Amino acid sequence: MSTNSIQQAIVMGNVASISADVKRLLDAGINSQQILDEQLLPGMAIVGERFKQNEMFLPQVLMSAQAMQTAIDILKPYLAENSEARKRKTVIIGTVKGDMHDIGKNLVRIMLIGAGFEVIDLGVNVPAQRFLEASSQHQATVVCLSALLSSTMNNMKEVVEAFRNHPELKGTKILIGGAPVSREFSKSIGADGYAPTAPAAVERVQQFCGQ
Ligand code: B12
Repeated sequence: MSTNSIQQAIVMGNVASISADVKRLLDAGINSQQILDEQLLPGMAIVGERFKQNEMFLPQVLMSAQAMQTAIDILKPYLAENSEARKRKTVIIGTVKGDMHDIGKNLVRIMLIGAGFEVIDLGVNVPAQRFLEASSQHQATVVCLSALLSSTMNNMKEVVEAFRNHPELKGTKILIGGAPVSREFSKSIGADGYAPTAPAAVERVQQFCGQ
């Protein structure tokens, strides 16, 4: 089996074949990170490009997203296996209100778990108040916000303002990410940082936690 068939399975949204393909590569000793970086992410990049060019439509993109999630679920324990038993800081993560995209957010979560953090995932379409409640309940050090739509990235500002106006939580570090956001945008809304990828997100969270 060529490793490219996984990339192909993402593009075709072939949920049925992808589990077996990913397992076969893992059994052959291929590194989980390599499968993610060289097969799954490039596959999803092709999907994004075709969606933009109107060569693929929502139902097909949804199938691709499902195939991606299926593959990520299989890789999850392998990606997270270097987790260390040290005093774990808590990170809250979620996709902001109005936004249902969660593949990138899930990758960030998996890699944070892999780096030894305790991660509370609030899911998608999360209102500002929910981020506040969870941070307070779990005494989070860092809050990670994801947005994939240029319309919902503005809801990140609402979350940052809610934290800054909260007497006990105003010092919580807020990291943002997702395709439409940038370092400049993060500064403009008063967030503490931006990271373009999941590994870069881990580095930033480690910095915030003094590691
Ligand atoms: C898959 C997908 C969907 C799936 C989502 C399934 C799911 N469970 O997530 C479905 C089909 C449901 C969907 C729906 C829609 N989508 Co859509 N979707 C995509 C697509 C093709 C891929 C996104 C993806 O998963 N990428 C792979 C992941 C791994 O990458 P990522 O999310 O960028 O994450 C990485 C980084 O950004 C970063 N990161 C992500 N989050 C975070 C968080 C933090 C804290 C940090 C530090 C880093 C970080 O790390 C990740 C890993 O390295 C993109 C195109 C694209 N190229 O982005 C369009 C795209 C995002 N969608 C788009 C649109 C318009 C929509 C819809 C409005 C379509 C419609 N007409 O209904 C709806 C909106 C639904 C909603 N309310 O959210 C547009 C957005 C345009 C814009 N700028 O606003 C895009 C860009 C497509 C396009 N070119 O037009 N979509």
